Amino acid sequence: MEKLIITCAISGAEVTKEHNSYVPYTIEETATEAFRAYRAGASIIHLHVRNDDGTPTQNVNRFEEAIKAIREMCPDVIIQPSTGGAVGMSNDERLQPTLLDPEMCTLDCGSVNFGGDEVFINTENDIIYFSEKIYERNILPELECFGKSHIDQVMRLYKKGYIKDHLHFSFVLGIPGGQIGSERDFLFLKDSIPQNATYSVAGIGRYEFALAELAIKHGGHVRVGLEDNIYIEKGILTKGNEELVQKVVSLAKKHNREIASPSETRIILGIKERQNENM
Ligand code: KMH
Ligand code: ZN
Repeated sequence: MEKLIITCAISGAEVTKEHNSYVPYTIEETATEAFRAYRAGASIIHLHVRNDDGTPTQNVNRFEEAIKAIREMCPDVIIQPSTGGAVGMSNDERLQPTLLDPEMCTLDCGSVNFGGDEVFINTENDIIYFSEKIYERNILPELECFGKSHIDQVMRLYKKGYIKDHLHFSFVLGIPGGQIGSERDFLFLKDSIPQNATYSVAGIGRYEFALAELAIKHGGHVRVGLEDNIYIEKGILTKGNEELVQKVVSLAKKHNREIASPSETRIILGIKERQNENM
């Protein structure tokens, strides 16, 4: 089976230090959490940035500072900035980190309720706009799908040429208001994407490790991190992103899946080919 790509979503935009004190806010905290996740086995860092007071921001200068600090501690890790940002941000605000030409970024492929009155809005025209901006810089988008209808949306836009190969999906399951992360849901989603596509799972809260183990067994890839889940086991807060990644590594060992390094991840996802095209 293909080596396992572990992505670590180290901070997100919603979770705070009140939820778990390891959530990074400052540049130094962000770089340290990224380094610890990388040291444990993550080859991709899914990156949101915060102001020092913890408020989420998509400010390009803040991203630049964070990426520089991460690069100093782990030069070869793949940095995948979020273009989702936080609920309520404008499209151009959200797209700012793409101006830094990262190797990857997220592309959110549909709208979803985020609990209470919050709706994370990604209309079809928004997705087309984001796609144009992302592909024009030859960045590989990770296709964030919060349910099956988002996969269908991707495939419609793929047929029309807005979304292009390589297709790398992320099934983000368990958002309050989105599709849940049961085994049945997982199997349905993984069987709904083209054979030559790759996928990663991001289980929210209690779904994190159950989905991780399913993906490991079925040849998929895994995302964990404080953005998605703050517990190492039921009722026990994790001591940071490193511990969450370590738990995935031990699940991978149990199922005889080797862990992909950043350079192996670049080959699996076709990032290497894109870099050659850019030269
Ligand atoms: N914070 C959410 C509103 C992404 O990173 O692309 C959006 C999000 C998805 O986290
Ligand atoms: Zn995110």
